[in-house]
Amino acid sequence: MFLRFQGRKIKEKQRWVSMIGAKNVTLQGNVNNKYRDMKEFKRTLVTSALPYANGGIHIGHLAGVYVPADIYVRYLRLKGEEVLFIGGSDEHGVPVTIRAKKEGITVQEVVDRYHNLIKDSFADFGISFDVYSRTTSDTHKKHASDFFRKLYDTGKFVELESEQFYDEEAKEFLTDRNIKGECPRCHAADAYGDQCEKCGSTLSPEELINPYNAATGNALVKRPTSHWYLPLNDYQEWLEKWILEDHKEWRPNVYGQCKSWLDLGLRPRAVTRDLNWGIPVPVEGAEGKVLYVWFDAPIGYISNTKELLPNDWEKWWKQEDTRLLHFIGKDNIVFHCIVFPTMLKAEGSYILPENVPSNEFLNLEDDKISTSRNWAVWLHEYLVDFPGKQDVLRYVLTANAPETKDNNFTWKDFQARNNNELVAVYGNFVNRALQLTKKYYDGVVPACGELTETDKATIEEFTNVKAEVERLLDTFRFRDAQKEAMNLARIGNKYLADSEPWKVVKTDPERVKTIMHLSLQLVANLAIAFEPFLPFSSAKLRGMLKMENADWSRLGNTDLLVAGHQLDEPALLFEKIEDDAIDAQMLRLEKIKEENERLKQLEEAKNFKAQPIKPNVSFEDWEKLDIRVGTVLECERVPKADKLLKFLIADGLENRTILSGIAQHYAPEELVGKQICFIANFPPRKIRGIESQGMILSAENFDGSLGVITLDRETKNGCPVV
Ligand code: B3M
Ligand code: ZN
Repeated sequence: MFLRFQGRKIKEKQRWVSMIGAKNVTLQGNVNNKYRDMKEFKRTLVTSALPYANGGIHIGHLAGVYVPADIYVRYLRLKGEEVLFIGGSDEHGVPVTIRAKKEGITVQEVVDRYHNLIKDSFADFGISFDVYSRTTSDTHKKHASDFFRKLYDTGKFVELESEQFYDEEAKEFLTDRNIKGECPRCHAADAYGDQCEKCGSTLSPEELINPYNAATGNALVKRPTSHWYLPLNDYQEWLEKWILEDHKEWRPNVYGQCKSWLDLGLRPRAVTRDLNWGIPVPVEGAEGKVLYVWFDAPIGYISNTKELLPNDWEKWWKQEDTRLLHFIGKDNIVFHCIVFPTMLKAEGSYILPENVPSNEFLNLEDDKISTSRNWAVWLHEYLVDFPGKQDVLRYVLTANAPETKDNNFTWKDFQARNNNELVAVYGNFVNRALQLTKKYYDGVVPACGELTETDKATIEEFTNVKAEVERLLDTFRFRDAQKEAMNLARIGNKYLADSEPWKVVKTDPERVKTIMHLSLQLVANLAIAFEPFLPFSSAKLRGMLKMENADWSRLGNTDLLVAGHQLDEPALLFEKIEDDAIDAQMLRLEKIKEENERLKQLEEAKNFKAQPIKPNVSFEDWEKLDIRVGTVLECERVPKADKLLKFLIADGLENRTILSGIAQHYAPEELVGKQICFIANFPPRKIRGIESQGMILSAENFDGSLGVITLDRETKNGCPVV
């Protein structure tokens, strides 16, 4: 049972606990506020964002949403709570259609391929959904369509006509991401309709100069079209109270984002689109229109519950004693905290989310993770390189979870956390305890004798572990909770180091029994404490301990393994990760960087537009310039000047020295012996103490690189360029 104490003091909480005998009480919210209301929850419904089926799952997804959601759900299950964990793929919207165009396959093929890949990755990493379905399922299409229709029938939408960009040749309306054009701010040639990737400005398609269809390059025109809008502005006051007053306990990043949206003032939002991929708008005359992906996707949480429990789903979505939680990434906050709740409120029969634990972003090696730039660690690729090491990644991602600010994943840190924490602390303690038990007692748990002061102090150190981990998990602080679990292993290592059973065994074998008995209790506690975080390792460890299941309620106890209990063969829980495995990953990333650089150049070359021609000059003006042919006799770098090369040019007269700023484009020896063109009648100029007598002609490429103009047939030095 969960109670939400809004703005209630801790003392009050205790009073309620004793009054109603609640076994599980969570204090959330600003404790200084006055008591407002108290809710009692019987079950928890956990949803995690439905990933777009346009690519695989990477570490950013896992760290931001799925690992924390999974930890939380596993924890509730261990406590015996009634809980459901809902997942699924988001198969509508523009991203999947762009992918299909890119790969030259149908949209259906795209979503089939990635839905299956994503589903497998989640299963591989132990993300324990109760259902993982898709928004192209019949159940969903019907449910989303009915949901829209109910709002339509009860007059919850406004229909508005507006001008949208249209491609007359392709006969289609285009949405933000499908439109490109010149950026009005930095004049990059290929800004998207929603953002310029060069200068980072947020844009709307209307602002682009000369907008065109990103896929075909066709110019676009404006055409009127009508759409249905959810008038968020009508819900402004209600949302202000519901979020800003009643949900002060939400994470500061979530609360803050909501507040800034609300402070700006909400505006009606279109919930339909002119697209040929999606759920048709169930209204007569709306042919060619589909539900906006952000309208149908969150309804997917409901449809997927319905698919799992066709007869029982309403209990989870319509009863006030269900606690609804959305785990998401920060780019989804507005949809889960403002848009979807407004949809639910407008519909009228659904509950609203109690909390929306949203993470910030995880970067990879200090650079933003990006599917389109392939800058990611993909789960399916990770498992090829690190087979069986799901828990290592789960551990590292939780240890570095971007809970309060963006965080960074580096391969070096991954290796260090594995080697210095999982292997050296957790694995080492477990291995020492099990190996010594095997050696001294053939793997049978010895009886506990009289406790010494050290024993008592050690027990004292971990009796609170359950309360601590629970306090942290109840408030969605997964990193700190995992640290608490790890602390058990630190306590264990210290205990073994302090009590030195390998020495004592020679003088006082009875005493060693107690040391090992207690150490084994700590090992068993570790198996339970890590169960939500590292399920694969906990299962393996429980196997070695012959401990059938993890009884969370007994966490912190010292009688988890009874004397006489036979353990199984010990095996290593974690393995060291060597440098070469990490070097291989770094090399892979370097290659991706190079490839991206190449693609960027190609793109820039494609978008190159020649400069407008300068004003005319007279023939007499041109004749004033004395441009001649010369041969490079010598070429060398100029000390302390990274850009300059010093040339000795045979000019058919006395030879001359010319300095040229092309050192970043040529190695000195490359040009020796070549015939080039130079301006011979520039007045001499001293640069870095050297007199330069003229200028070598080069062409400047689109990317700023320079190419020296050479001749394609031999010409006498000193001949004029005419
Ligand atoms: N597919 C966006 C995303 O993957 C979107 C989430 C839907 S949750 C209902 O970030
Ligand atoms: Zn720009």
